[in-house]
Amino acid sequence: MTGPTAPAAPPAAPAGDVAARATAGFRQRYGAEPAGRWAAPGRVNLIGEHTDYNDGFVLPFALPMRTVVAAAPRDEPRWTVWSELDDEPVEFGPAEADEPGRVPGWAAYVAGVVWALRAAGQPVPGARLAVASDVPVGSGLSSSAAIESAVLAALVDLGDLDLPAERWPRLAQRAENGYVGAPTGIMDQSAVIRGRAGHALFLDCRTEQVDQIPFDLDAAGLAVLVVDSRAPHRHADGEYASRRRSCEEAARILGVPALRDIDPAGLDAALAKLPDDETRRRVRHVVTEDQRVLDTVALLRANRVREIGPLLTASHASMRDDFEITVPEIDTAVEAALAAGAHGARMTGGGFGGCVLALVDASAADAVAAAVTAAYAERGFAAPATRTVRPAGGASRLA
Ligand code: GAF
Repeated sequence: MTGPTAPAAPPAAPAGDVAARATAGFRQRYGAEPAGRWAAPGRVNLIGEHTDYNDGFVLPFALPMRTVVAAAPRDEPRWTVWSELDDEPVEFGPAEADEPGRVPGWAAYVAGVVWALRAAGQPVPGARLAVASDVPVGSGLSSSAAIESAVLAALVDLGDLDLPAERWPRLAQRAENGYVGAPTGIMDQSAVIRGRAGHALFLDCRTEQVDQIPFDLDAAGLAVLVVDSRAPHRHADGEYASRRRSCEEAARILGVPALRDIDPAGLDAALAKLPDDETRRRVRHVVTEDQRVLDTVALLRANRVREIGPLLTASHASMRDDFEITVPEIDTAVEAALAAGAHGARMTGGGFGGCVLALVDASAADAVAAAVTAAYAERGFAAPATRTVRPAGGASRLA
């Protein structure tokens, strides 16, 4: 029997689909109905890695897996957030929101959005929020951009803020850079907010110009297989920051605003001006990767979808050999997928773990997944998670 001083057991986490879980979590925690529900997806990047913070090009797409926030406004400027990741809700006020780092853990992504909005002079409404998610955490599928973007959509609507959606990616990125402290670029938030079903998002990260590129896998008889390597993220944050520093330092030495400004035709001449082999390889990755994005877009526009495979594989080799951001589990997944007949395969995301994507014939998806799983078993790696995905829509309010 439970004694009188024992803490009350938290209610069991709600079951069901992600929107139902967010709604049920809201009712359980706050004893009221939410005013609405807002969703934002995870993403994969088809090609264009570590190019965003070099003012370059990326081609991600939004995933069907989503994070949903059920929310209601409150009269005072305070924010209470419950997530199914945690039994206890987190509560903070303006003092914690205005000091980056004061709210730790997953709730920092929520506090960061409040911080970025307040710093932009927006009258952010106080709110109660409940978060549920199907985007796996720590797999490199942008669960952080998903929560930031769903919370941002909720707060903009609840406060009737004058903030067009084109400005949301920069604000959500600011939350991550300035409050959470991760020096990421603008790709993830753009994909998650501006993604469109059936399309990949061609983004110029300098101008933020977006072009929706049709990416109809079904019509081409193809599938994108995503393999979660389940590799532990080793030093990912420090390595990401150090890659970014090398690129910025190289741009400074070369006298250009960003590596995007190095023309591939002048790459060898630019490399010759750099002081060491490591920096040369970092620059070569970024400059060639930008070109691979442009080549991929050209092929997709010409409806030559299968032919992007070699560009994906070349991108992987560049990340492995020049940018040095892959790990054995990731390389194994790529090699096994290619050996099993994938048209192309590459790591997607920041690196040091996370996911691989492979472009495969739809009819071969199961066989390629099985081949990757077998290769993992042979190498003694923990079994990977595999799924096929299609481009889905970006952040939105749910009915
Ligand atoms: C992470 C970052 F968040 C992105 O901004 C991008 O730099 C990516 O790594 C690498 O392409 O997802």
